[in-house]
Amino acid sequence: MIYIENIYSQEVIDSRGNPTIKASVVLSDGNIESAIVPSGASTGKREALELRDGDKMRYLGKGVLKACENIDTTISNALIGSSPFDQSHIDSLLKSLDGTNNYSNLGANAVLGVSMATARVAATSLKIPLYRYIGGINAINIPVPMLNIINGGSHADNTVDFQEYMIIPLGFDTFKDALRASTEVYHHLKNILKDAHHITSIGDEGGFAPNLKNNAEPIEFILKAIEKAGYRPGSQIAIALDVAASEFIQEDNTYHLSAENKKLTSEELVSYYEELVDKYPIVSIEDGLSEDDWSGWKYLTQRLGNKIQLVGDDLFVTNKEILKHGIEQNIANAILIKPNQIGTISETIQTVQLAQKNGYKCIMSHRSGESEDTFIADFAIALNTGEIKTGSTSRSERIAKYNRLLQIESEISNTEYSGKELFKNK
Ligand code: 2PG
Ligand code: MG
Repeated sequence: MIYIENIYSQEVIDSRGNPTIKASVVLSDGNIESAIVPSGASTGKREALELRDGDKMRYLGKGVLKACENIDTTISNALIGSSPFDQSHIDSLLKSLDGTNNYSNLGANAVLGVSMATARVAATSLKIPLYRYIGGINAINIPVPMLNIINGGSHADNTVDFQEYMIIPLGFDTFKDALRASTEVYHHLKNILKDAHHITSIGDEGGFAPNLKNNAEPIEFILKAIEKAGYRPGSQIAIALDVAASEFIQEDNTYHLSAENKKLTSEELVSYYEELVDKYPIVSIEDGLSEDDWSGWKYLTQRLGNKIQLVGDDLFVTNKEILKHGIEQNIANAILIKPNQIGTISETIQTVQLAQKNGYKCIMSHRSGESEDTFIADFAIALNTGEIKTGSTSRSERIAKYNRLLQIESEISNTEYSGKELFKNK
């Protein structure tokens, strides 16, 4: 019987220059695989805990040596000897070893690294790709990407309040064509911004971070770029926003749009979105309201839920229990899936299954702090999420995922790419 022979970790650096964890799992058959854990900036309050050392003399307090030690001692002692092929058993061992419901003892970063590396080494040992190991024979759907080509909010030092302006190349038959079109739009956007005398430096997720005068102007620039690249806005390439509204809600429960010097109530902000949706080919809005504004979310869903995808990220934090409440109260109609918000691969799968059973769409997602790890590309295919959000078409930590998807698309003979199906009401 093949078993886990060793588990160890290393403190490595992420795309923002902050430390993160690389966990490695060694099997008795000699296979070794590793996984690198991502890290968010605009984190939801109810996310699982990311353990940081807090020692200001190292990495300004962001070191992860304690979490590494947890892997090298507690976790490794408990898991050595177990089968790597029983992922749910491994993940429940990790959960009981921690003993809390948000991994505040061992750190969700420690736990997720081991959970991911175990799945990866199990696949390698069986000589099958990761997406096939997790997803079985049904894993053939290549997700439609949401590419964040203008960055704002807490991901960039510019004047734009909304965090992400994304393009969705939905009107193509293959991922490869969709990615090519998106990349062309990205290049045209750069030239158009430059011609308008805007800076073309980029934010954390590889999108441009210009200083613009309001929160609609980025959409205008993107539409121009789509047309310049020779594509049809809406039917071929649509727009998605991640507003990340939890980042700019005030104590008096109003939303402060500093770019426009406006303070809006939830209802007023929803009307603002309605105008944007009427005017522009927007098919998806993520975190349109704050994670605590559930009555606002209810109203938002009533007003726009039949027209567009409304995605809960900070709202649901990939947590099955919170999603359950959302489903009961008819809140949102889609969920962002970030494994490090919840802690293990098995818990992430359970959340996706609950969403899919209840007709909520799922979007597999990176974090703003990323690495060369491509786990989420395979994971999106394995779970048939249909959509993935992993940054713009620049910065290696973003394109590593897109390049992995290109590779998988070329490996599977009967892949599907279902952009047209997913967004057919627009
Ligand atoms: C988000 C993410 C990823 P962060 O809000 O959706 O784009 O950002 O990882 O900073 O939470
Ligand atoms: Mg988000």
